[in-house]
Amino acid sequence: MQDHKITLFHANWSFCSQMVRVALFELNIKFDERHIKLCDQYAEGENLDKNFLDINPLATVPVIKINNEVIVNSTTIIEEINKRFQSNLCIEEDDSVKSFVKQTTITEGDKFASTIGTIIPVFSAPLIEFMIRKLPLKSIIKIFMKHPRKDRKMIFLSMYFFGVAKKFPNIAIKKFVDELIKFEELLNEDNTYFYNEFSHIDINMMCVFNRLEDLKLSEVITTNKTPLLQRYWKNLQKRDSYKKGILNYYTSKEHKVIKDFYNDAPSPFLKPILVELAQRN
Ligand SMILES: N[C@@H](CCC(=O)N[C@@H](CS)C(=O)NCC(=O)O)C(=O)O
Repeated sequence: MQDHKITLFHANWSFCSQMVRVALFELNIKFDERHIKLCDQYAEGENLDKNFLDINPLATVPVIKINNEVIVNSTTIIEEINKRFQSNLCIEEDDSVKSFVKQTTITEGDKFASTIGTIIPVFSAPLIEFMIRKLPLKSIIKIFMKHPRKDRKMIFLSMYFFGVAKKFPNIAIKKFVDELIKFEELLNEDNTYFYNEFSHIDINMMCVFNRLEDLKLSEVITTNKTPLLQRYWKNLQKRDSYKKGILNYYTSKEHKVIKDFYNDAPSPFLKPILVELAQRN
């Protein structure tokens, strides 16, 4: 019997929700779930409704309730469940471990495209814009009236009215290649995971690699520049938690968006990334 009652507020296709779900499945924790229809994907924009804002005034998922305590922010959530369920998912954190965990997710306060974690939303921007531009005007008005985060509100509105995001990924290509090379060099021939045992950073990297698949960019780790990253991703895909926490949450909606957006063509950013990668020693 599990002592704590856990409720997860999350979204199927949210990068940070994926991280928390993987952690929950890794630790075999039972949880109730409430799917929140995010304002950049669904007309309902449930993250802007009063009942959700009462839980998280920042309007973001994931959020977890442990008994009656609310915890926001995926990194904090994973650290908290690790502590309360006395697991070893978060290994002894010296500064470098902490820093790698932070660099591989959307850490509040980090500038967009400054880390591999914050490059992911920049690369996802054209796809998000595609979804936003399909929303009815009343959903955009809801974002304008109710979104508590000025920065996001402005981005979402600019996407809807001006279609600004098509070229966003270009600003992140060089840094992305720097990060790929850096992580390749950090990996160890003998390790199945980033460290010896599967841990928090592996969850984050699993979600990064998975998002590259969605964005039709996963080929970037298949060149001779990053053989260890390629092997690492294969190892991560073998975890049960990858299927349970990520793949099982895709619905026909996400598959359809990807299909409609790419129309079976490759990502326009694949080639520039491969060219940049080829220039590195
Ligand atoms: N640092 C936060 C970031 C959370 C976040 O940005 N969540 C996105 C989904 S991945 C979200 O809720 N977006 C909806 C919005 O901003 O309106 C975390 O790690 O949980």
